[in-house]
Amino acid sequence: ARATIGLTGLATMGRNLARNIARHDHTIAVHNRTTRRTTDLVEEFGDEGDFVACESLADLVAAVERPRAIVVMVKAGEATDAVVDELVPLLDEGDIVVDAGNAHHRDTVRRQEKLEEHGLHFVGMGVSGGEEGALNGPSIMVGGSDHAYERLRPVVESIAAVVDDTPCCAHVGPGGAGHFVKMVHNGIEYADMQLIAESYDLLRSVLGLEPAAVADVFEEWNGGDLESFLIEMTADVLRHTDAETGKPFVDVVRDAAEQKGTGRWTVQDALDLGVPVTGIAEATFARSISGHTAQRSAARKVFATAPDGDRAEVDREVFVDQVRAALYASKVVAYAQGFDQIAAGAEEHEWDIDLGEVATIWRGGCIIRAQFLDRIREAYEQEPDLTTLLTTDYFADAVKDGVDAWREVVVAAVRSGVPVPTFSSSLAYFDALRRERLPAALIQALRDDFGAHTYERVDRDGTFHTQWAEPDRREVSVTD
Ligand code: 2AM
Repeated sequence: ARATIGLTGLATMGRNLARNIARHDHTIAVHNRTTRRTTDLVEEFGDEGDFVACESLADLVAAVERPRAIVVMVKAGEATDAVVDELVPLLDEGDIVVDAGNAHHRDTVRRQEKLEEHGLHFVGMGVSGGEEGALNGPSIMVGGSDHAYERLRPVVESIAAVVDDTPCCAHVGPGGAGHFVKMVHNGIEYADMQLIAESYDLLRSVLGLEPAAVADVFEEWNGGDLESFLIEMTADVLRHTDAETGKPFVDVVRDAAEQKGTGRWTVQDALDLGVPVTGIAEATFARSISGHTAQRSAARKVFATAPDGDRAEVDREVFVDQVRAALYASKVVAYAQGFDQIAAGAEEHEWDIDLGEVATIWRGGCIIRAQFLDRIREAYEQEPDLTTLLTTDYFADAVKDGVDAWREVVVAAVRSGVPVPTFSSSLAYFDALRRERLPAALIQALRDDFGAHTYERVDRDGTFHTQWAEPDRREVSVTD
């Protein structure tokens, strides 16, 4: 055995991860169900490092130093289970199986429990940054035992993206913590992209700007607080022209957004945890609406004659800056909600996740990498048990400074008939949090009336029920 680590599943992500590992001077044993991919890899990129090509999983296992670390990069779901089942009898106590795909954290925990019975360690490793990141430095979120992390550490630290001399990887917690954090990361990515898309729509529809002009705006924004990979990429994509038609590329792409499901998982998980991630949920629903082609077409037919709303009369320069402020404030809300979900998940599953560390490792490698994450890191450094990111000095100032613009933008959008679900729901969330009294009081009263669900009072302790059907509507104290 001479390899530091083994990897099976050499489709694009697996192959790039393997090359990244080899390039960092770790001997890596590689395997794929179809051997062709293995030989292709070694033929094409063999000079990048030390690869040990293996024809079978047994060969792969035999090639790796003990305790072994075997990364599984096959198709998520049944294929992962099949490969893991095949690996188990080949491994010895203390060996580690790493799932570097996008698995659901509950599946990761299930696999962990299964392997534990065999004295084996199972790691759920979130890898963010797509194909490019896998090759040149992803953000890595590891969930599993201390034993497993210590074994993997030299490899993952060397292959991760680096920001300020700090590798963008961490042992975020035990169990499914790594895949959980990766899932929420993807959810936040949905929200971030939807906010960018709504900003683009506003600039185009309210101001009538061409895509190239919107690109200029995004490029300018990228020089300030909004600086991020996604904003930079947006400018680039909006400037791109379709070679065939000469039209702006964004106008030839079919407007039905797809999803692989991590946004949906995030929202489902948030509902279970009781965390209001309105930004992520609206972003996920917005993709869903875009894909309902038949309903869209039916609605267009029936409502074609309905007024579009008057395009709001706005000053171009003022409006551009208002959209910037609204985007930033909405983004603060979306991230605050995402971090709330991580905190709630950590508590629910007893994973003890360091939120500041999560912000730190998202600064490089991943799709949502941004300057902004440094502010989040600082906020959690100052106060690890933060109630909400929204009220920390830096973000509170950003929201206070931007709130007037935020309202103006939502009003302009509504008036112009431009859907901005994430802008407006983030504003509603902000307004709900800061409100002295919420109409939840009326909801509680109604619940007590139709279902005797009881209520609490503002003026004294206890649980009460009003006898609504009785003429005297007596209030009774309920104790159970
Ligand atoms: P293949 O090249 O032999 O198809 C993405 O599909 C990766 O997962 C590929 O490397 C693919 O191997 C692998 N894969 C998919 N299903 C698999 C299975 N049931 N067993 C092993 N590998 C699988």
